[in-house]
Amino acid sequence: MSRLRSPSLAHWGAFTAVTENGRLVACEPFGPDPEPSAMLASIPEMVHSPLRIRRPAVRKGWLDGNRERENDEYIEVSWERALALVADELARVRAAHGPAGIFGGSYGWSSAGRVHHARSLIRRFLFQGGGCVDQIGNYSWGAAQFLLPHVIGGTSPVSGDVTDWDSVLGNTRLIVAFGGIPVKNSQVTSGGAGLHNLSGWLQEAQARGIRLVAITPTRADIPEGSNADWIAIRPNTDTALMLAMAHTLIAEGRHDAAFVATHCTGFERWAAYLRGETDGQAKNAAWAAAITGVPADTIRALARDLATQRSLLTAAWSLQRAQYGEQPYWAMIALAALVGQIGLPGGGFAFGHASLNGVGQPRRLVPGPEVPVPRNPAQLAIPVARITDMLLAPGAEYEFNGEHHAYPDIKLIYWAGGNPFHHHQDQNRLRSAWRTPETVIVHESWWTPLARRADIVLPVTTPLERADVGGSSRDPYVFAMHPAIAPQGEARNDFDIFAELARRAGFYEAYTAGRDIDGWCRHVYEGMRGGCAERGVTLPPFDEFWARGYAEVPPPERPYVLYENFRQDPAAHRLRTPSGRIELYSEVVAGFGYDDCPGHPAWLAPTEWLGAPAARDWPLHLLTNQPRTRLHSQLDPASLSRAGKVAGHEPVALNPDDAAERGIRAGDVVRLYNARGACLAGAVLDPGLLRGVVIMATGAWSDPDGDLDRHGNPNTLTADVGTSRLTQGPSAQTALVQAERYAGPAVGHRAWEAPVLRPA
Ligand SMILES: Nc1nc2c(c(=O)[nH]1)N[C@H]1C(S)=C(S)[C@@H](COP(=O)(O)OP(=O)(O)OC[C@H]3O[C@@H](n4cnc5c(=O)[nH]c(N)nc54)[C@H](O)[C@@H]3O)O[C@H]1N2
Ligand SMILES: Nc1nc2c(c(=O)[nH]1)N[C@H]1C(S)=C(S)[C@@H](COP(=O)(O)OP(=O)(O)OC[C@H]3O[C@@H](n4cnc5c(=O)[nH]c(N)nc54)[C@H](O)[C@@H]3O)O[C@H]1N2
Ligand SMILES: [Mo]
Repeated sequence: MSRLRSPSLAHWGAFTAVTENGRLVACEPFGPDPEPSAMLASIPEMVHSPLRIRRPAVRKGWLDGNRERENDEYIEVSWERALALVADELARVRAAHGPAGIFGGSYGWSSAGRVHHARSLIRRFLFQGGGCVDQIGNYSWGAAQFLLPHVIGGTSPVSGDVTDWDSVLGNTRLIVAFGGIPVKNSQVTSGGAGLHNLSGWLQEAQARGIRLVAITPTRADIPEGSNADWIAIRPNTDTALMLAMAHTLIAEGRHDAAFVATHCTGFERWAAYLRGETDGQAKNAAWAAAITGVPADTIRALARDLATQRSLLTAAWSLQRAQYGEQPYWAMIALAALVGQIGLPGGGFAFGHASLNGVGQPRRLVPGPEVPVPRNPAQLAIPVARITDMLLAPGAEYEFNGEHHAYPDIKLIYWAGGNPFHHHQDQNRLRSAWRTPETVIVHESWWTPLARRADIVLPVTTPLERADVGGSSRDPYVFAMHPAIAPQGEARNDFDIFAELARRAGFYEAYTAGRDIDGWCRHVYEGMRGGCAERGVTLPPFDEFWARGYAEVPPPERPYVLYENFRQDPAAHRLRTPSGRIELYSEVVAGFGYDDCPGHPAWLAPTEWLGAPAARDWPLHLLTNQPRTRLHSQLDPASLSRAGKVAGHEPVALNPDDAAERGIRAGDVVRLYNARGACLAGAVLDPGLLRGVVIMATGAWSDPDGDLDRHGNPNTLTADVGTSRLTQGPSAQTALVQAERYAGPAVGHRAWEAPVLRPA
């Protein structure tokens, strides 16, 4: 028997791949990792799953010109035939419609390995081949991405370095976390995690007597074993709470007027709104109590606590993944400005302390490994989450960040490395929109809900079947990924598929840049190594790195404090806002004239929340959080994710009183529904959940029957509306639903089945 071991990496952690006779049998966690993710165990099962796509396949109906892309049979074809079809379709659509006819944004997480990062590769291929319609922004923090530059001149408190845990542990007395600190989310980071140390930092914080206040609708967002205070809040109402804390500070003369005078602009205009001078409503604690469900005394006390000791405000990314999601982020920055600790050790604000692994990880600012994606010569892109709007209404006009645009008319969709049939809101609306293009091409390793809606499906290798280099800018390591097993079935690498298509279209040299995969692994590593050298950090040469399996970037010499320079000298370290300061009121945003995103942080009642008229018909607020047992829809068919299902469906958590009112018991099959659709779920009763709120994780592979999803993808129920005209992000957390005990005949689901496959 041959037993081999080789280094590898996934978004949820680094590991040693153990193979026996050419099969992956185990993934042993990376030695230095203090808290490896249980998801590593799902990899061998997935790599050898019967759901692997073995051969290129063409949808039967597509050959007859039908666009009903569901439940169809597939005809397995040779690579030669599949590549010819793809090359011809691309050429045909390009000639007839130009780049505006091809949608290649291909949003999705792809793999942790950066050479084979499918979304980068497909965009590199389509951009070099003449361009396409791209997607800009992301589902993760899409509202923040386009709001924060107006407010603080960049996105670093979300995407870059935040005040690190060393600074927090040494200085902070109070951490106020909107959305809590759900440690399960810190299992993953895009590009892969070497160290999982959030639990360690939280334990250390508790040991040092640092108080943690978690403001969230569910106790499940409080770390296990923590003595955190829980403030239960109605979903989508955090802005009202923050405004009331700001109002309290101003009314009691506790705000830092000096910091506001030297580092902020627009205070007077915002304060006038808070005092009610612009709309007759003071945003005081009593007002906020009625909206949020948090007692007025609690709000006032928390405001005082923020101002009287070293405090850190943090918010989960989920808060801005909601209608008017700009407001809680802007309000929290403005509140932190009034508290006046921005730029002090352990003080101020940041976002996403448990939204991804590595947020607050002490580390040096060095580049990660990356494959370059050139400019899109077509200069066409839609805001990422407006895909269904685009497909349903070509030519329709929309607004975005002060600009006017019109949607292109898409004839061909090409996707590699994402799954819109998990990630997009209002799945039934997307399903109808999916009938509009002439052709859909997908690269996948498994028969996912997206692959089963493609016309041409090309089977690709998993990271275990190819050489790569991976790493995240949030992690101190860069990892070598050795091929552990042979490509399964006829799978090919995305890189090789695009290289071959580029050859047929006449730009092979440009696409490959003259490098094979080994050459690219060296190139991206050397790129990172060079960037490190410029910053005084020495990484070993490639061959040494490759043989060892990883290289480490040493920790910084002193703790990092976000906005330290700006605090010390705001004139010399101007923010990249028009005023160079923190904008509590933005002339630019106000100038856009958007009623859904005014010139300062404001309470705007969402269309769907527990205080809305719609709550009479749909009395439960559905939150769709990140799954504990998988990465989005990745790994859903593996044992770990399956073990979490209830009665064969994705679990939904309900407050026991909400359940009792509906005759729902633990373990029952529940039908969740609203005007957009319905899905089945398995009931879990949770007394730690605010009444009126139900929570279901994203990522179950869907199995639709009419407008009912028989498995439990909550995006059957979510609303497909932009966060605002300013940012057009996804509003996944804004959805009202009703729940009932499912009384129909027992239904299983067929989400984890491959389609019927026929030989050519
Ligand atoms: N309701 C609701 N919806 C949400 C969210 C929410 O909070 N609520 N969250 C949103 C967020 S933040 C995100 S980031 C998105 C995530 O959405 P996605 O990133 O689209 O979700 P994944 O399931 O990770 O899909 C990645 C797909 O890429 C495939 N893949 C992996 N590696 C490779 C490769 O090397 N080559 C190819 N060709 N394919 C590969 C995987 O098999 C998988 O099918 O979901 C969003 N959707
Ligand atoms: N295990 C695992 N981890 C993941 C992922 C995964 O798929 N699996 N996905 C990763 C990705 S792509 C991303 S973008 C991040 C996302 O990170 P987040 O957006 O932070 O994650 P969520 O789980 O959506 O939300 C965190 C918590 O916010 C709370 N919450 C929701 N709405 C509100 C609200 O209106 N007010 C308040 N106060 N709280 C609210 C919910 O209770 C929820 O549990 O997670 C990453 N981490
Ligand atoms: Mo995300």
